[in-house]
This record gives sequence, C-alpha cells and structure tokens, in this order.
Amino acid sequence: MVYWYLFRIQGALDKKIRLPGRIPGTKVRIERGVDEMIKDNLESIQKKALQQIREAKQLDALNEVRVNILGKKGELTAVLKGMKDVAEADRPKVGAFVNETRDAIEKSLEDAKRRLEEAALNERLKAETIDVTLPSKKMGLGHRHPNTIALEELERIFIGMGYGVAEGPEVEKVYYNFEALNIPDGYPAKDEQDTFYINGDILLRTQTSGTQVHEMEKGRLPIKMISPGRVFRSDEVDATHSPSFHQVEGLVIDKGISFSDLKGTLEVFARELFGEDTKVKFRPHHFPFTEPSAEMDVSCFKCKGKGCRFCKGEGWIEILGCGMVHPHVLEMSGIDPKEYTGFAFGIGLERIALLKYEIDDMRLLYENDIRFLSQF
Ligand code: 2NL
Repeated sequence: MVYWYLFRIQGALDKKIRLPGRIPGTKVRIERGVDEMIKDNLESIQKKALQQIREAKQLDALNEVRVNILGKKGELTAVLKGMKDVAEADRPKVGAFVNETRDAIEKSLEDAKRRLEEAALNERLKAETIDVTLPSKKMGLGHRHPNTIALEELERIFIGMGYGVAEGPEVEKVYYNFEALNIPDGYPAKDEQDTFYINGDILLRTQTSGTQVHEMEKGRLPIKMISPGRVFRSDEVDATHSPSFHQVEGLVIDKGISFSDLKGTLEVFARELFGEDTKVKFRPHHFPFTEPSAEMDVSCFKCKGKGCRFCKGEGWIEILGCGMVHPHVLEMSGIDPKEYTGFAFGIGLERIALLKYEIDDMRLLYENDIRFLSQF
C-alpha cells in the first residue's frame, strides 16, 4: 500500500521533471525536493572539481580538469543540458545553483591558472638567472694584418703631407696598365708569362698606376695622390715573391715640380717610417714611365749602415722605385708637359711590412695564422 502510494508520487514527479539516470521508485529521491537533489549533485561536482584543481600541478593537468567539468562532455555541462527537463517553476532556483557552481569552478580554475603560470615563470627566471659577477670567457680578438698596419702608417705619412688617397679597379684595361704608361710592346712585364690576362683588352693590374692615369685624364690639376691596392704578377712563389701583393704608388703633378721635390718628399717619408736618423740614397734606374728614374735605398735601421745580416752586409736597403713622370705619359692623358711636370713613385707594401716587422718570409703574410699575426 505504502509502496503503491510512493509509486504514485513518483509518477507525478516523473511528469514534472525527468533527470538522466533517475531510478523510479527510490525512496531517497522522492523524500527530498528535486532542486535539493540537483544542489547536492552540483555540490559534489564542485567539491570534486576544487579538489582536482588544487591537485593539478601543471597547466595541462589543470586544463584536463577544466575539460572534464566544463567541456562539451563535461559533468557540469551535462547538468546544464538537463536544465531543459527541469520544471519551469524550479528553473530559476536550479539555474542559480548551476551558475553559482560554474562561477565558483571557473574562478578557482582562473586562480589556479594564474598561480601555475606565475610558478612556471618564477621557475624559468630562476633557471635563467645570470650571475654577472662570474668571470667571462676570454674571446680571442682578431688582429690587424702587418700589411694593414704598414698601409695605415704609409697613408698617415702621406695624408700628413697633403696627399689624397684613391683606390681603383683590380681588373683593368690593358691600355691603363701598360700603353698609357709608355710601356712598349715586347716589354718583359707585358708578357703573358708575367701578367694575368682576362682577354686581349683586359687584365689583372700589375701595378696601381692605372688609378693614377684615370685621375690624370680627369684634367683636374694639380694632382697629389697615393693609390694603394692589390696587384697581380704571374711570378714564381718564394720567400720574396707572390702572384698577388700590394703596392702604394704616388703621383704629384703641378707647375714647376722638379727632381728635388721628389727627393725631399721621399726623404721625409723614409725618416717618418724608419726613424729620424735614416739616410736615403738614390741610384739611377730605368722605368718606361719615368725619366729620369731612380731607386731609393734607406740606411739599414738595424745596424745604422754598418752592415749586418739584415741588409746583407750592404748597410743599405732598397725600398722603392721613383722618377719624373715621362712627358709622353703626361701627354697621353691630356696634360701639357711644357706646362706641367711631376714625379711618381711605387712602393711594395709587403716589402715594407717584412722590413719593418722583421719577417723573413713573405708567405707568412698570406697564411693568416693568428699566432703569427698577433705578434705585430
Ligand atoms: C717600381 C716602382 C714606380 C711609378 C711607379 C708611375 C705612375 C704614373 C706615371 C709614372 Cl701614373 N709613374 N708610377 C713610377 C716609378 C716607379 O714603381 O718598382 N715599379 C716596377
């Protein structure tokens, strides 16, 4: 009888609400209000959720908790879906429970997320802490090449005397390298054995004179310049020869330039480079592009001219070639030799570097061994 009665109530309730998983006829359910049952259910979901949130030690574990509860197939989502079956009259109350629960869980998730992110950041900052008081690793510094040191010294000296510096192309027309310098056909240096030809008209320059010829052709006088740069000669390789080396040529053209200007200039240069007490000596020579031509020797800066292993007992060391610019060279570049005269010189940069830094084999200059380079 009692059971029959209970069954009737249950039937009435069933019409009002239908909850998933509900077993008709159980005493517990009918003795309490549906809203309270949902509330209990929500409370247990919330309790479990907060527990799991507290236990989550990683962000992805926390995310898993969120998905299990608030995700598409989440526990709370299931309750929310069940709302459509709640009687109209109970909905505001049940809805408020659900929202409260969801807000509490979301807030807890939010807090936990912030806490875990902060912890992760602190962890990272701790791991990445740099102790600025630790001694640093020694980094090997590069070093200027002896050629560069010598070139900068030469440039300093000539710039100090009012010279300009001009660089030109390493690949040059045969005309600028030979013809414009009065170098005749059949001249040994012009030979294919000595010069790298690209084709019949173009070569790798054998001297930097071409740069100066370009300057003369511009017709802006006077000229007072040096032209440093790489040059090429198909020489044999040994302690004093390389197929590629460097030259610093100089050119001065003005009205009234004489051989004494050349001598004075190069003497000042030699003293600046090798020391105050350096003596210079000019020996007659021949170049097709200068007339007269000379080679300049400096007194040996090692033995002061007495003769030593360094100067091979001579007391003198040859350092450059020079001369008065040949009138034909001036004419070919459009300068009137009756109005203008000039002098020119050519210095082998490696030769200066070897002498100044007492290096006895030119090949050392091209190996770029840092143990060698860092000595100068
Ligand atoms: C050397 C020394 C020299 C020149 C180069 C020169 C340049 C022009 C006109 C005239 Cl544009 N001369 N340069 C002059 C004398 C010597 O170099 O031992 N050369 C093989």
